[in-house]
Formats: sequence, C-alpha cells, structure tokens
Amino acid sequence: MRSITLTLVLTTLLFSALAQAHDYLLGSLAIDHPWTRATAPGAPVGGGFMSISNTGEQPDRLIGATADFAGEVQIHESSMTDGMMRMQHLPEGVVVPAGGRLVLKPGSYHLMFIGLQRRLVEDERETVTLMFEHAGEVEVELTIEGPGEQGPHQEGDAMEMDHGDMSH
Ligand SMILES: [Cu+2]
Repeated sequence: MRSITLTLVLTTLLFSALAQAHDYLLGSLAIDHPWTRATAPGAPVGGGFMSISNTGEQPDRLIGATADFAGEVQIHESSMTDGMMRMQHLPEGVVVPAGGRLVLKPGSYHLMFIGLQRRLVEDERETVTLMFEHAGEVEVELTIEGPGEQGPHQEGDAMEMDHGDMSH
C-alpha cells in the first residue's frame, strides 16, 4: 500500500512540475514562460514578455499576435535614448535567429497590448495567439505577475503620442 501511495504522490509532483514549466513548442520554436503584468483599473495598455528559442536551421520571424482582451497587439522595442525610455512599433516584427533566441522583456522587445478590454489580474492567466512567418500560429497562456517590476512604459512616454485614443 505504501509504495502505491508514494507513486501517486510522485506522479502528482511530476505533473505539477510540468505545468509550472509553462512552455510551448511550435515546429522548431520553443516559447518559454509567456507573462504579463497586472494592470490598474482602467489602464489602457499592457506589455507581454517571453523567451522564444529556435532550434532550427532557418530563421523565423514573430510577425504579430492577437488577444481577445486587447483591441490590438503590436510588437514594440523599447530603448534608452538620452536618458529617456522610448519605444518603437516594429510593423515588420522581429527575427528569431536560427539556433538562437529572441527575448521579449521589459525595457527591450515586447508585445504591446493596446486598448485593454479588461483588467489584467495578478495570478490569473490570459491567452494570446502568436503569429510566426514560417512556423504559423500558436496559442500561449500568459501568467499575470505583480505590477511591481519596472516596465518599458511610464507615464508621459511616447505611448500617449502614438496612441492618443485608447477607446477603440
Ligand atoms: Cu510598447
């Protein structure tokens, strides 16, 4: 009896460890730990982050994404210029190099969720569909982390000028 119980416990632990690993495979692409940050009530935008590895011999390209909680999803790059954090819309997307990795993270490349349809609540999850030029589409779940970490968007940055009307 005792060994059967132990086996069940180990199986349960194994499954929960796999669930926490939270990654997705699409052809030669591996998408690891997609996440976003909790938003304040009424916040118009949010950012999406993840790591995308390409084990293939051909480069691919992240060309877009859709999410039912946002009116539009764009691919952006933040960078520090003259002490100011600025971000740029990349309509052509971003390359995932062959045998390499594309990292979306605060202060760098990110998904920009524009026109949030609902609040992003800590510890819940939201779904995003990523679109790649060659590998096609994959649906991933974003974990929603706390709002604490400093992100690419601060009040008064270029976002407000680029997207003055967030009501759509
Ligand atoms: Cu952005």
